[in-house]
Amino acid sequence: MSNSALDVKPEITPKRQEFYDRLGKKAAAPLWEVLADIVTVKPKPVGVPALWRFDEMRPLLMEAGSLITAHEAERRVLILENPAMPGKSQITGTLYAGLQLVLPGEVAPSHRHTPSALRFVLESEGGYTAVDGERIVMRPGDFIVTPAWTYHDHGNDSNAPIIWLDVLDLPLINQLAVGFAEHHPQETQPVTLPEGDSLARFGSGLFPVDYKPAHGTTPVRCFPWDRSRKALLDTARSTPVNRCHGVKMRYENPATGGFPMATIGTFLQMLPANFSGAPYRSTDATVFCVKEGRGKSKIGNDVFSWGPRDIFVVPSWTPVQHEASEQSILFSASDRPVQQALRLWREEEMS
Ligand code: GTQ
Repeated sequence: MSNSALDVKPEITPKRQEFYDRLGKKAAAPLWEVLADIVTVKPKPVGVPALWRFDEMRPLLMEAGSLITAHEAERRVLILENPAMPGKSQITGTLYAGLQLVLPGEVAPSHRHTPSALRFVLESEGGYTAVDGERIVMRPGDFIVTPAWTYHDHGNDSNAPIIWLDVLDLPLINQLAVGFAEHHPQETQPVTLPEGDSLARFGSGLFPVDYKPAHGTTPVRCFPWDRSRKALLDTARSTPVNRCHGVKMRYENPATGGFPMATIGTFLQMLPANFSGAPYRSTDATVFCVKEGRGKSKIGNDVFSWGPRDIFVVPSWTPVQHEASEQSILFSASDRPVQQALRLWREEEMS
C-alpha cells in the first residue's frame, strides 16, 4: 500500500453527501472521509512552535499579583497557552505549562490532585513548596517534583517574589478522565519531615536495605540546581558533543533508573559557545526553558531567539535546530516516559 492511498480522501458527490447527512442523524459517520486525519502517515500535532519571553511575561505576572492574591486564586498562574489551542490550557497535546507567582508573605493553600506537577524555579530568594510533609526551599534552577495525589502548598517567607515554571500532565490526565482533586483540611499541611529530607535519604546512592520503589515517581523531590549544573558541566568535559543536542542528560529516579515522573520526562542540556546544531525531530513535543546563555532555535519554519528564563515549545515531529552564541543550558520536559512505555517514541537526525 502506498502512502498516497492513506493521504487521499475520496470525492464527495451530492449523493454521498446526502447519505453522510443521514448517517449523522444516527450518530454514525463514514470512516473514509476522516481516515487520513485519524490514521496519520506521520504525527499531525495541533500545537505550533511558540516562545514566551520572560521579560514580557514577568510584568504581566506582577500585574496579576496586584489584581488577585495567591489565596483567592488558589494558584496564581499565567497559563502558557499554545497559540493554536487558545482556551485549552495546553502547551502541547499532553502537557500544560504556566508561570506561578507567590509574593512575600503569601501562602497558596494545600491541596492534592491526580495530575502530577513539576516546578522549574526561575526567581527565588527563599520561600518553599511543601510536598507530602516536606518543605523544599526553592532556588533558581531547582527542579522539584510534586507526585500525583500528594498534598502540596507553596509559601513565601522571603522578601522577594518567587516565580517558577509549572509543567503538569493535565491534558493527558483529563483525556483519560481520571482527574480528582481535594483540599487539605488545613490551609498549610503540617511539616513532618526535616528540610532536605528526601535528598538526604535518597540522593546519596545509599538506600534503606529493604527499600522497594512503591510507584514510578522519584523519592527525591528536589534536584537542586548547583548539583545538576555541576553534573552536566563535569560530564561535558569527558563526553562528545552530540550534533543535535550538545551534551544532553536526563534527570533520573535513583530508585528505578527511570524518569523521575511516570508521565513527564525531564532533561538538562549544555550547548557549547558557538554551537550550531544539526536538525532533528522527535515524537515527544517538548517544552524548553532557558536557564543560562543565549541562542536561537529554528523550529519548523520559525526562528526564535532566546535568553535566560525564556520558554519555548517544539511540537511533535517538527524539525528543530539549536544554535548557541554563548555556552547555554536548557531545561526541558516532555511526555517521553509515556511514549517509551508504549514503545512508540521515535527520534531522528535529519541531515
Ligand atoms: O501548584 O498545585 O500551574 O494545581 C496548575 C494547577 C499549579 C499547583 C498549576 C495546580 C498548580
